[in-house]
Amino acid sequence: MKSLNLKHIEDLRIAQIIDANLDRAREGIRVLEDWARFALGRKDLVIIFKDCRQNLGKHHLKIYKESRNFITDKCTGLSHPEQVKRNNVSSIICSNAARVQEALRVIEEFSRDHNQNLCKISSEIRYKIYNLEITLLEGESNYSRLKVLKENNLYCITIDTDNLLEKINSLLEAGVKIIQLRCKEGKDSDNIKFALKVKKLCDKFEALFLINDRVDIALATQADGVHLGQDDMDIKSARRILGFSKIIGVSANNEFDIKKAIKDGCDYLGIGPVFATTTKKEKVPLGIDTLNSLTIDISIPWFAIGGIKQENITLLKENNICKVAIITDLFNSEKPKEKAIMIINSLTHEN
Ligand code: TZP
Ligand code: MG
Repeated sequence: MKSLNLKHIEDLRIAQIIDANLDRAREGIRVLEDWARFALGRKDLVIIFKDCRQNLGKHHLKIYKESRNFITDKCTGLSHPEQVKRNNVSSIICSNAARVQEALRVIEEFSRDHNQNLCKISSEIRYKIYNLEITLLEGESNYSRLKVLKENNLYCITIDTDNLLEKINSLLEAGVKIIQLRCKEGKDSDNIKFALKVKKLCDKFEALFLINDRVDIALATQADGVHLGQDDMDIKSARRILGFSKIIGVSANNEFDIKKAIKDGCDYLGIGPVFATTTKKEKVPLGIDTLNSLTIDISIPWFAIGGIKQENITLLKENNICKVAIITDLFNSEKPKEKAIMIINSLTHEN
């Protein structure tokens, strides 16, 4: 293997290229690492990013650093209009992953002749970054979906009713940001056609669109996620099918099911029925006290459900219950939009 001699102009240039690209790669990795760390809390990913940075740092030899003193770079400070367009997290992740991949490719090409070790680790890290980029992007969609769940207190679940699409539209106009399509009857093909219309509406209003019970329909309609009951597909299987970017919500009404759902990785819970409801006649209502004791330690978003109406929101709020899921009171209402506006206001503001 040949060694670099900075007195030779070609070697000096190669050393400079490697020096600049090692810095570039590590800077880009740090951007990705910080998102994994501070936004996603993914220790598993942070460990891999850190290891990549350390490994590159170890190969940032003195001879590469010394090359900086010889020739001044006439192209510093150049920017591109595309850089200004990076106004969301996904584009920041993509552009920094690309920066790292490009830098590593340059290092590979220019180190092949004199530093096979560096050439090899650059190639290995480049392939790792391709996968990590996808994982971060998946995490980012999950993160922005979870944000909607955290920041919104009213969750609306549909029933079969006349003018359903118009009613959903009214609720979205009222500011509802979470819609669950609950199709318990009808042909799958018809339900999918309808679901696609609801999805289009939800996209327009930047609302979450979730499908009740059916992981396959959630996948087929590119829904934001699925809501599973205790007799539906288990969370781990659903996760395997839907991946980590989608939301998985679960219905639970006792300590065991709640703990298991959280352990298995659900994103939010629907807990109830709190009050008696004709929608789930067979279920005994929990009541507010039991609901409060069941939910005391829950750190993921959870929505009280069952028999919740505009009239009992104040009572729920007095008991520190601020997130609710509603079916009948909204979808059987003559004025769903006005009702939803009032419910959102009373959930959001102090009594
Ligand atoms: N899970 C527990 S109670 C319930 C479900 C799906 C029904 C809630 O419907 P409503 O009409 O808001 O009482
Ligand atoms: Mg179900």
